[in-house]
Amino acid sequence: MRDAQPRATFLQEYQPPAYFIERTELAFDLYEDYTTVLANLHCLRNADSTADNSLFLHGEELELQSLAIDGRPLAEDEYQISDKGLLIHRVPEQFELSIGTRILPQDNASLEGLYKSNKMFCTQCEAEGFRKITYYLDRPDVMSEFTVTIEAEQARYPVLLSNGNAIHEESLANGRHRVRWHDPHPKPSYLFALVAGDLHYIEDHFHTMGGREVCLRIFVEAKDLGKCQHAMDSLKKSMRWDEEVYGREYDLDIFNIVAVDDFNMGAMENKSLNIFNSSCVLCSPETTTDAGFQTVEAIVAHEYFHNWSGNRVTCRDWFQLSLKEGFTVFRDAEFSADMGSRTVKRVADATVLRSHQFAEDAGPMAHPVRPESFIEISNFYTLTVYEKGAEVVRMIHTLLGAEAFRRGSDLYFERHDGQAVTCEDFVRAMEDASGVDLTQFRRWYSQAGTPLVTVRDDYDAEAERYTLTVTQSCPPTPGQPHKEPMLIPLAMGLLGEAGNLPLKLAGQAPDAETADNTSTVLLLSEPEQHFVFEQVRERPVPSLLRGFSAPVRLDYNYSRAELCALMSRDDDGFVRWDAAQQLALSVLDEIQQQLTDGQEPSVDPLYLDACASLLADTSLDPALVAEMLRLPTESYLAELAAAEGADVELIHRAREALETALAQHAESQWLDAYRRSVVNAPYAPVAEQIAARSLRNLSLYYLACAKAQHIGLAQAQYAAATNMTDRLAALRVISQRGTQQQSDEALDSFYRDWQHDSLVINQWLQLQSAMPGEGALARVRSLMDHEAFDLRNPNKVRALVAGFSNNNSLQFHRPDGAGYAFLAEVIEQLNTRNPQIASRLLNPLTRWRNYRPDRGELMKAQLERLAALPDLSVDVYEVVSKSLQD
Ligand code: B3K
Ligand code: ZN
Repeated sequence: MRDAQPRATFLQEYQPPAYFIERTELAFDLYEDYTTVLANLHCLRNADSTADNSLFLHGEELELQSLAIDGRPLAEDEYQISDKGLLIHRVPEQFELSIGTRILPQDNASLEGLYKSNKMFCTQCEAEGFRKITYYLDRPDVMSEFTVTIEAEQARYPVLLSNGNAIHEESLANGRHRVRWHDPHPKPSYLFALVAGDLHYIEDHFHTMGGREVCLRIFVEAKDLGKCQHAMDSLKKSMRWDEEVYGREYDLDIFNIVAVDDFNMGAMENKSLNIFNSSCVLCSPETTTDAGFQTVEAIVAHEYFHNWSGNRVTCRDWFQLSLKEGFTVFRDAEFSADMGSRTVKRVADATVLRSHQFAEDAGPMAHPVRPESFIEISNFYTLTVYEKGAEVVRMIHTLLGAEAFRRGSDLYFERHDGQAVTCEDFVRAMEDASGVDLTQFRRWYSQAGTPLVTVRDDYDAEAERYTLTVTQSCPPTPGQPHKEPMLIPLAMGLLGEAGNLPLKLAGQAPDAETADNTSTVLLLSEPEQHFVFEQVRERPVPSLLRGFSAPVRLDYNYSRAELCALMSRDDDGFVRWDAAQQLALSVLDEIQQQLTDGQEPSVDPLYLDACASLLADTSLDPALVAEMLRLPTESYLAELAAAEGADVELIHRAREALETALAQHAESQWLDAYRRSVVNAPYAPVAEQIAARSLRNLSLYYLACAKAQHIGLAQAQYAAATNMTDRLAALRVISQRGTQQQSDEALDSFYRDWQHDSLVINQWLQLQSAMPGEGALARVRSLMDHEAFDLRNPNKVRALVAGFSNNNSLQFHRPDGAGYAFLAEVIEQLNTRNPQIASRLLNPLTRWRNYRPDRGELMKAQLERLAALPDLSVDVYEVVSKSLQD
C-alpha cells in the first residue's frame, strides 16, 4: 500500500495562473551522464489574480543548482523544495527568474520529460512532462515565447533540434557545438520539444495557399531513410486538405518530424517539431502492412492538424483535453475517409467505439468526454476523450450541416487564436456561427455512459402510416447515478421490397430536405418520442443509425429475415455492415444456447446463405464484404455477455463453430474470392488494392478453417509474397491453423529473414501473442526472454503483453489464473519504471466484474495484490483503486 493516498484534481477548482511567463529562455548542455538546464523565465503577475505573491513552480526529479531573481541568488529561507515543485515565498510583480537544474535523461525510463532512446536525446512533455526538465508553470494556460539553446558533442549529436526557426549555429573549440532555436508562436510547455542525435533526413517542400514555402523534413536513423516517403506524402496531403476543407494554412517556414524507437504513444504534435513513434512514421511495402500504411497516414495527419486544433488554439486545462483531441480525431477521420473508402473507415471507427469505448463507458474508469476529476491525467488519454470526443464533434457537424459547421470552425479559430480555451468555447462558436441551440447537446460533454436507444414500430397498412416509438436512457456511471436525456441525431431510412422508400414525416412540410429523400435525421431529445411517417405503401424495415450517426447502443427487435434484407439491400454501407454483425450475434447466441443444452451446434442456413451470396457478389466493395464477414472478436462478445457474466470457453466454442460452418458452407465462394482478388499491379497502399488484399486474406483464413489442406495455399502465398500484408497474413494463418511443425518452421524462417528490423519483429511478436493452444502463455513468457524483446520499449510490450491479454481471450483467461498473474507481474515490473505503460496494461483486469465469478475473483485478486505494492505509482494506483471500488 502507498504511504499517502494521491489526491484528485477537480475541474471545479480551476484557478487562472497567478503569474505568466512571457518569455522562456532555455540552455541545455547535454552530456553522457547528466544534462544541465538553465532556464531564464520572464515572469509577470496576472493582474486578474487574487492570489498572494508567492510563486509555485512544478518540478519533479530535478536537482536544483542555482536560483536567482533579477540576478540576485535566493537564500535558502526564501524558497522551499518538495517532490512536487519549488515554492518561492515572495516574488515581485515583474521579474526574471533564473533556475539552474541538473537532470539524468540517460536513466529516465518513464519516457516522459527528456530521455534517451537508443543513442539520441528526445522529449515528451504532454501532459506534465516538462516539469521533469526544469521548474516551471507546467500548465497549458501559461503560454510563452521560447528561445532554446542546445549544446552537445558534435560527433555524437550532429543534429540539434527544437521548435521554431534555427537562429544561430556555432562550433565550439572542445568538439562540441551549439544551436539556438526561436519559436515566435507563444506556446504552453507541453508543446516544447528537443531532439539531439545522429540523424539523417529526407526533405521536401510545400507551397501554402498564401504563398509560403515550407521546408518539410523527416529525421530518422540512417538505416531508415528508405522508409520515409509515405509519411512525407501523407504530410503534404494533410497540409493541402486542411487548407481546402478548413481553410487552415501552416504558419512557419519549417515543419520537422523525428522518428524515435522508444515512445509511450503514437506521436506528439510539438510545435513544428513533431516527434513520432518510429512505428507510426516508417513504412515500406516489404516491411509494413496495409494497416500500417493507413496508420502512418492517419497519425501524420492527426499531428499536423493539431497545429491549429491544439497548438494555435490550445486547452485551458487538461479537463478540456477533448477540445483538441476529439476535434482533431474527427478531422483526421474525415481526412482518411476522403483519402480512402469512407464506409470502411466509418465501420472501423464504429468497431473501436462499440468494442472498446462502450466498454470503457460501462467500466470502473468511465468518465465524461470532459472529465470532472482525475488523479493522474495520463490515465485520461482515453477512447472516451479521443474517439467519443470525435463522435461528439461529428454530431455537431450532423446537426449544423457542413456549411454551418465550417462557419463555426472558422469563428472558433478566429476568435480564439493564440488562446487557451475550453470545450464550452468550442460549442459556443458553433452555436454563434449557426444559430443552432446546443444547450441540451452540451450533456454529451458532461454525462458519462453510453445511451441506449430503443426503437419499436407500428405499421397501419390501411392508413399507410408507419410509427416509430423511440425511447432513450443512459445507465449510471461512477459518480453519476441519474442521467438527463441527451440530444441524439438518429439518421435513418426505410427499406421496402424494391429499395429505400421516400420519407414523409407527418407534420413536416415536404421540402427539399425530406421530400424526395430516402434518408433523414430524427432528433431525439425526450425520454420517449413518436415519429410518424405517411404514405408508406408497404411495411418497411427500418434502417437505423445510418453512418453510426451517434455513439449509442441501438435496440430494435429485427428478425433474421429483416437483417438479411438490410445486409443485402440497404443504401447505407454502415447499416449493411451492422446488419451482418447483428445477424452473426444472433446466430452466435443460438449456438451458445445449443452448446449449453449439450446439443451439437447447428447454424441457421439463412445466415450461411446470406454470407455466401455476399461473397459471390462482385459488384460490392471487397473491403466492405470482408468487414461484413469478419466475426465479432471474443473480447467484444465477452463485453456483450457482461450482464450475465461472460463464459470465455462457451464464447470461444460458439465462435469456432460458426467460423467453421461459414468456412465450410461457402468453401467454393471463398476459393473463388481468394483467386479473383489477387492484385497483380505493383504494391501501392491505395483503397482498391487494400480492399482486394483484405478480402483475399480473409478468404485464405476461412479456407484454412475449412480444410487442413488449404494450409498449402498459405504456404505458397508466404513463399511468393512481395509485400508484408500478404506475407504476414499467410504467416498468421499458418501459425493459427497449421500443425505445430508448419507453424514453427514458418515462424523461424520469418525471424531469420527479418531479425534486423525491429518494427517487423514487433509484428512477429504480436502474432505469436495471439496463437491458440495451452502453450500460449509459456510461449509469451519465453518470448519475453528472447533477444528481440525489450521491456523498456513500449512497442514490444504492447505487441507481446497487451497482444496476449487483449487478443488471446481464451488463454489469458485460463482457468488457473496464470494469465492474470503473468499480466500483473509485468505491470509490477513496469510500475515504477514506466508508470504510463504499466497503467495502460491494466485495462483487461479492470473488467473483472464482466466474467463468471470463478475468473472474476482471480482477476480481482491480482488487482488487490497490485494495490498492496509499497511503491505503487500514481498512475497504477488510480486505475487499480477505481477498479476495486464498490
Ligand atoms: N497529444 C499527444 C498525446 C500525448 C499523450 C501524453 N500522455 C498525441 C496526440 O494525441 O496527438
Ligand atoms: Zn492528438
